[in-house]
Amino acid sequence: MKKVMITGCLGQIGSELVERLRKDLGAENVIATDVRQPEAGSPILTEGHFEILDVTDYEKFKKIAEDNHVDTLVHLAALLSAVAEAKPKFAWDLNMGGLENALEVARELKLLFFTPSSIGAFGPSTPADNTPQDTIQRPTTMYGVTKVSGELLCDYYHKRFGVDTRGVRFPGLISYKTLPGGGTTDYAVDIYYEALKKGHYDSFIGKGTKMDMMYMPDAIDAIVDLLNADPSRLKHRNAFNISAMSFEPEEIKASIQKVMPNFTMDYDVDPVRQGIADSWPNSLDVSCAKEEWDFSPKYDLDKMTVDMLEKLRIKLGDEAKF
Ligand code: AKB
Repeated sequence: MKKVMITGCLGQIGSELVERLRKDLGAENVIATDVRQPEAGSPILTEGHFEILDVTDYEKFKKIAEDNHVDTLVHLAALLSAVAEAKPKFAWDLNMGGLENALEVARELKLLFFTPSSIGAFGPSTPADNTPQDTIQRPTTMYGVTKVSGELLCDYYHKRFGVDTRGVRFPGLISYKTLPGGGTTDYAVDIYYEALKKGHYDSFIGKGTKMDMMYMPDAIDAIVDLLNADPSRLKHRNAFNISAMSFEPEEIKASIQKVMPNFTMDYDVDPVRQGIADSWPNSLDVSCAKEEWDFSPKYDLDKMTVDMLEKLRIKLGDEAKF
C-alpha cells in the first residue's frame, strides 16, 4: 500500500482514516473523495488532495483512480442502518451500486481493496452470544441485506478475478472527531456529548440491549493492519468479526459515572432503532481476526470513556457545561 484512494472520506471513519494515512504515506499519496464538498478551511481540503466523487458514477470513479495511479482502494461510502431503513431503495442503489463500481475499479486497475461490513450483516436467527465468524446470516434490515450481499460480492471478486479484497465486520464505532450519520449504535456516541452538555442523556436504545463496540483509534489500526497483513495467512479475506467491547446502556452510563458521578440517564426508546438493535448479536467471537492478522484492540470501555470525555471537553469548549 503506497498510494490510496478513499471514498466517503467525510464520514465518521473516513475523516480519521485520511488523517492517519496522510501521516503514514505522505499527504500526496492519499486521494480523499466524497459526494459532498468539505466545509471551507477543513483539513481534508487544506492538507491534501480531495476530489468530489459520487460512487455510483463508474467513469469518474475509474478516472480518479487511474489518473492518480493509486495501488489501493478503501471504499467507505455507504448509508448506515437507520437511514437505510428510512430509504431502503436508495440504500440498495448506493450500497450495492457503489460497491460494485468499487470492485470493478479494483479489478480493472489491480488494486488492493478494503471495504467494511458490519454487525448488521447478522440477523435474529444468528447465535447472539460469541457469534462465530462463519454462521447463519439472515438479516432483517435493508442495511444488513446490502452488507451480506457485499461480503459475498467481495469473496466472489477474490475467487473469480483474484482481486485482493479485504474487510471487517465493524461493530458500533465511537469517536469524538466526526459524528456518525444515522446508525443504530450512535447512542453510544451521543451519550458522551450529552453528558458534557447537559449532564443527562435520554437513550434511544433500551435497557439491557447489548451490542459490540470499538473506539475509533482501534478501528483505524484494524483497517491499516488488515491492509498490511500477509495474504498467505488470510483464510478469511472479507468480513472478519472484530470488536473491542460489548455493553448495554446501563454499562456505558456506569462507566461515565466513574468520571462524572452526577451524570444521569433515562430512556426514550426509538422503536425503529431498537428493532434493528434487537436483530443484531450481543457479542462477536473475534478469534479469526486474532489468528489471521493479529487483531488486538487497545481500548476497553473505561479507557475509552476517559479518553472520549477528555478529548470531547476540549472540542466542545464552552458548550461543555458539566
Ligand atoms: C450502524 O449502527 O448502522 C453502524 C453499524 C454497526 O454498522 N454503526
